[in-house]
Amino acid sequence: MKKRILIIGACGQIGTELTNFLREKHGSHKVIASDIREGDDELMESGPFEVLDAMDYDAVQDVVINYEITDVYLMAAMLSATAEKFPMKAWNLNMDSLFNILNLAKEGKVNKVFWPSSIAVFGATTPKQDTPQRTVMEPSTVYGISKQTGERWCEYYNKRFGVDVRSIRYPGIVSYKTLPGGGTTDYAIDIFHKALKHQNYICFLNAETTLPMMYMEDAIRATVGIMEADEADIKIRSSYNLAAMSFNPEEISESIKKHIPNFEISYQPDFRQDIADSWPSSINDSAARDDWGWQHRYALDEMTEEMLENLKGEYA
Ligand code: VAH
Repeated sequence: MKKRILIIGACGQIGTELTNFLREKHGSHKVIASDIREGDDELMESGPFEVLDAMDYDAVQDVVINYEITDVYLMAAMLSATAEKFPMKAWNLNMDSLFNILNLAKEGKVNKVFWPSSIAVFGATTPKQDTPQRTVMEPSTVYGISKQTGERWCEYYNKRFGVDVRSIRYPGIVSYKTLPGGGTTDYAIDIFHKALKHQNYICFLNAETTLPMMYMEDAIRATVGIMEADEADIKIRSSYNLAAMSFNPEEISESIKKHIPNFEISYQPDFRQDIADSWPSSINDSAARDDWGWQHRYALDEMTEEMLENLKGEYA
């Protein structure tokens, strides 16, 4: 069957780059981008776009049927920091959008679904180092609770209805094509903008806050990789741990100083420190590497070099 892809949340940090990648791979006309509002000119001019409320089942069904969609990447969500400000709005968006797509797949209108989970499903009682695939999971954020619940429903729809839904627990993702959103890990994006613009950065996490992180190129490759894997290789239908590196604000600032020697960082932790303190410092992703061949490519210094190289023109 011919592949027709719908990306929901195509204007977001990952959705933007996933849309570009899939359009280059499959052809623009086969990749329908959608979001609650129109995107930038580059996205709007690069292929079909639909303004779509992911919470509106009938509207999502219309797009799926009209474009004969086979695969859906559901990237719409409210991230951790913003979700703490609007708990019920975050819960409703993160859950209603997932049920809409799972039910369309259950009804045979969609063949395959990608749904992103997050290391936010882990909590303060989870082992912090080399966090296992299966372990204690007591998330203390709205975002983490919605992602943990979503994982349970993905596994249920796969086992009960045979829905081919695939998921990975993203670490913090670092990229340069979109500005930082409402994520707790987004300090690791903002720091590059501030380093180039002001040669200093006031970080909302403390220096020693080590978190699992990943460069966007790795995240896109993992996302498409799990969706293209043979169905028999996907042995975990809740969500796979995924890792590349771990670093803290002090370590990323040292990496930046190799290129901007006079860069200075200072620390003013805010409410996001409590969120970060509830998350692991490093992740064991051996299941993803064993089951569907995951391999990361970017470490901290390689990421820093690419981020600064691609952002420096904006601040020249
Ligand atoms: C956030 N970037 O900070 C997201 C991510 C692991 C964190 O899910 O909310």
